[in-house]
Amino acid sequence: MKVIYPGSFDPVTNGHLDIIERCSKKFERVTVAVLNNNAKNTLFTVEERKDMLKEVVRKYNNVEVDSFSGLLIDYAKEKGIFTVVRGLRVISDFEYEMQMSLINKKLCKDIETIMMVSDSRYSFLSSSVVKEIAEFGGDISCLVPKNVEKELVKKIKRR
Ligand code: COD
Repeated sequence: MKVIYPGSFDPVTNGHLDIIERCSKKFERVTVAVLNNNAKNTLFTVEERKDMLKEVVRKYNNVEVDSFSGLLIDYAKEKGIFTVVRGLRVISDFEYEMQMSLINKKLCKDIETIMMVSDSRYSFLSSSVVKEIAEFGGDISCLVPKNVEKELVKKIKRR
Protein backbone atom coordinates (compact mmCIF):
# COMPACT_ATOMS: atom_id res chain seq x y z
CA MET A 1 0.00 0.00 0.00
CA LYS A 2 1.14 3.55 -0.79
CA VAL A 3 0.53 6.31 1.75
CA ILE A 4 0.79 10.07 2.04
CA TYR A 5 2.10 11.57 5.28
CA PRO A 6 1.09 15.25 5.02
CA GLY A 7 2.10 18.10 7.31
CA SER A 8 3.65 21.49 7.79
CA PHE A 9 7.00 20.07 8.96
CA ASP A 10 8.15 23.53 10.09
CA PRO A 11 10.65 21.99 10.78
CA VAL A 12 10.70 18.19 10.81
CA THR A 13 11.30 16.80 14.33
CA ASN A 14 12.36 13.41 15.70
CA GLY A 15 8.65 12.75 16.34
CA HIS A 16 7.82 13.15 12.64
CA LEU A 17 10.83 11.03 11.76
CA ASP A 18 9.70 8.22 14.01
CA ILE A 19 6.37 8.13 12.14
CA ILE A 20 8.17 8.19 8.77
CA GLU A 21 10.48 5.34 9.76
CA ARG A 22 7.61 3.20 11.04
CA CYS A 23 5.60 3.91 7.85
CA SER A 24 8.58 2.95 5.69
CA LYS A 25 8.58 -0.47 7.39
CA LYS A 26 4.83 -1.04 7.10
CA PHE A 27 4.02 0.41 3.68
CA GLU A 28 5.30 -0.09 0.16
CA ARG A 29 5.82 3.62 -0.48
CA VAL A 30 5.58 6.75 1.67
CA THR A 31 5.12 10.24 0.24
CA VAL A 32 5.91 12.91 2.79
CA ALA A 33 3.89 15.91 1.56
CA VAL A 34 4.82 19.37 2.82
CA LEU A 35 2.05 21.96 2.77
CA ASN A 36 2.94 24.98 0.68
CA ASN A 37 0.58 27.57 2.06
CA ASN A 38 1.55 31.22 1.96
CA ALA A 39 -1.21 32.13 4.39
CA LYS A 40 0.33 29.90 7.08
CA ASN A 41 3.04 31.75 8.90
CA THR A 42 5.92 29.32 8.66
CA LEU A 43 9.48 29.93 9.84
CA PHE A 44 10.97 27.99 6.93
CA THR A 45 10.04 28.24 3.26
CA VAL A 46 8.56 25.19 1.62
CA GLU A 47 11.86 24.54 -0.21
CA GLU A 48 13.83 24.73 3.05
CA ARG A 49 11.41 22.35 4.78
CA LYS A 50 11.61 19.94 1.86
CA ASP A 51 15.41 20.06 1.74
CA MET A 52 15.73 19.30 5.46
CA LEU A 53 13.32 16.38 5.08
CA LYS A 54 15.06 15.03 1.98
CA GLU A 55 18.36 14.92 3.82
CA VAL A 56 16.97 12.90 6.72
CA VAL A 57 14.90 10.42 4.69
CA ARG A 58 17.65 9.69 2.19
CA LYS A 59 18.38 6.40 3.99
CA TYR A 60 14.90 5.00 3.22
CA ASN A 61 14.55 3.88 -0.38
CA ASN A 62 10.73 3.84 -0.29
CA VAL A 63 10.25 7.38 1.05
CA GLU A 64 9.89 10.46 -1.16
CA VAL A 65 9.42 14.12 -0.24
CA ASP A 66 7.04 16.36 -2.15
CA SER A 67 4.96 19.50 -1.56
CA PHE A 68 1.38 20.44 -2.26
CA SER A 69 -0.85 23.52 -2.26
CA GLY A 70 -4.59 23.66 -1.78
CA LEU A 71 -6.65 20.74 -0.57
CA LEU A 72 -5.06 17.49 0.53
CA ILE A 73 -7.75 15.46 -1.25
CA ASP A 74 -6.90 17.14 -4.58
CA TYR A 75 -3.26 16.24 -4.06
CA ALA A 76 -4.25 12.67 -3.16
CA LYS A 77 -6.31 12.41 -6.38
CA GLU A 78 -3.44 13.82 -8.43
CA LYS A 79 -1.05 11.23 -6.94
CA GLY A 80 -3.59 8.40 -7.04
CA ILE A 81 -2.86 7.65 -3.37
CA PHE A 82 -5.91 7.55 -1.13
CA THR A 83 -4.44 6.58 2.24
CA VAL A 84 -3.28 9.32 4.55
CA VAL A 85 -1.22 8.73 7.68
CA ARG A 86 -1.37 11.11 10.63
CA GLY A 87 0.37 11.02 13.99
CA LEU A 88 -1.47 11.07 17.31
CA ARG A 89 0.39 12.36 20.33
CA VAL A 90 -2.09 13.31 23.01
CA ILE A 91 -5.86 13.40 23.35
CA SER A 92 -5.99 17.02 22.15
CA ASP A 93 -4.57 15.88 18.78
CA PHE A 94 -7.45 13.46 18.46
CA GLU A 95 -10.16 16.10 18.08
CA TYR A 96 -8.31 17.93 15.34
CA GLU A 97 -7.28 14.75 13.53
CA MET A 98 -10.79 13.32 13.76
CA GLN A 99 -12.30 16.51 12.33
CA MET A 100 -9.79 16.60 9.48
CA SER A 101 -10.29 12.96 8.70
CA LEU A 102 -14.08 13.37 8.59
CA ILE A 103 -13.90 16.52 6.44
CA ASN A 104 -11.55 14.82 4.01
CA LYS A 105 -13.89 11.82 3.86
CA LYS A 106 -16.85 14.10 3.21
CA LEU A 107 -14.98 15.75 0.35
CA CYS A 108 -13.66 12.49 -1.09
CA LYS A 109 -15.23 9.18 -0.10
CA ASP A 110 -12.19 7.19 -1.23
CA ILE A 111 -9.86 8.81 1.31
CA GLU A 112 -8.91 6.77 4.37
CA THR A 113 -6.94 8.17 7.31
CA ILE A 114 -4.70 5.96 9.41
CA MET A 115 -3.70 7.36 12.81
CA MET A 116 -0.37 6.23 14.09
CA VAL A 117 0.18 6.60 17.84
CA SER A 118 3.28 8.57 18.74
CA ASP A 119 6.16 6.80 20.42
CA SER A 120 6.06 7.79 24.11
CA ARG A 121 9.55 9.28 23.74
CA TYR A 122 8.11 11.92 21.38
CA SER A 123 4.56 12.49 22.57
CA PHE A 124 5.49 15.90 24.02
CA LEU A 125 7.31 17.01 20.90
CA SER A 126 6.10 19.49 18.28
CA SER A 127 7.71 21.83 15.76
CA SER A 128 6.40 24.81 17.77
CA VAL A 129 8.05 23.64 20.99
CA VAL A 130 11.34 23.11 19.16
CA LYS A 131 11.18 26.62 17.64
CA GLU A 132 10.43 28.17 21.01
CA ILE A 133 13.34 26.41 22.74
CA ALA A 134 15.69 27.38 19.91
CA GLU A 135 14.50 30.98 20.02
CA PHE A 136 15.64 31.22 23.64
CA GLY A 137 18.94 29.47 23.04
CA GLY A 138 17.94 26.12 24.58
CA ASP A 139 19.39 22.76 23.60
CA ILE A 140 17.37 21.09 20.85
CA SER A 141 19.93 18.46 19.90
CA CYS A 142 17.85 15.56 21.24
CA LEU A 143 14.63 16.82 19.60
CA VAL A 144 15.56 17.26 15.93
CA PRO A 145 18.08 15.77 13.48
CA LYS A 146 21.52 17.42 13.28
CA ASN A 147 20.88 19.21 9.97
CA VAL A 148 17.64 20.71 11.31
CA GLU A 149 19.38 21.92 14.46
CA LYS A 150 21.99 23.65 12.30
CA GLU A 151 19.40 25.28 10.03
CA LEU A 152 17.26 26.44 12.97
CA VAL A 153 20.16 28.08 14.77
CA LYS A 154 21.20 29.77 11.50
CA LYS A 155 17.67 31.00 10.78
CA ILE A 156 17.13 32.38 14.28
CA LYS A 157 20.48 34.21 14.29
CA ARG A 158 19.55 35.88 10.99
CA ARG A 159 16.27 37.28 12.37
N1 COD B 1 4.93 12.31 17.31
C1 COD B 1 4.04 11.78 16.43
N2 COD B 1 3.37 12.48 15.48
C2 COD B 1 3.65 13.78 15.41
C3 COD B 1 4.57 14.43 16.25
C4 COD B 1 5.21 13.63 17.25
N3 COD B 1 6.06 14.18 18.12
N4 COD B 1 4.63 15.74 15.92
C5 COD B 1 3.73 15.90 14.92
N5 COD B 1 3.15 14.74 14.61
C6 COD B 1 2.13 14.47 13.62
C7 COD B 1 0.96 15.43 13.73
O1 COD B 1 0.01 14.98 14.66
C8 COD B 1 0.44 15.37 12.32
O2 COD B 1 -0.39 14.24 12.15
C9 COD B 1 1.70 15.17 11.46
O3 COD B 1 2.68 14.67 12.35
C10 COD B 1 2.22 16.46 10.83
O4 COD B 1 2.30 17.44 11.84
P1 COD B 1 2.55 18.99 11.47
O5 COD B 1 2.27 19.77 12.70
O6 COD B 1 3.88 19.16 10.82
O7 COD B 1 1.47 19.26 10.34
P2 COD B 1 0.00 19.87 10.42
O8 COD B 1 -0.82 19.17 11.43
O9 COD B 1 0.11 21.35 10.52
O10 COD B 1 -0.56 19.48 8.96
C11 COD B 1 -1.83 19.85 8.59
C12 COD B 1 -2.07 19.66 7.09
C13 COD B 1 -1.03 20.38 6.27
C14 COD B 1 -2.01 18.17 6.74
C15 COD B 1 -3.51 20.20 6.83
O11 COD B 1 -3.59 21.53 7.27
C16 COD B 1 -3.93 20.12 5.37
O12 COD B 1 -4.19 19.06 4.84
N6 COD B 1 -3.99 21.30 4.72
C17 COD B 1 -4.39 21.40 3.33
C18 COD B 1 -5.81 21.95 3.21
C19 COD B 1 -6.82 20.86 3.47
O13 COD B 1 -6.99 19.94 2.69
N7 COD B 1 -7.50 20.95 4.65
C20 COD B 1 -8.45 19.92 5.05
C21 COD B 1 -9.87 20.33 4.76
S1 COD B 1 -10.32 21.77 5.66
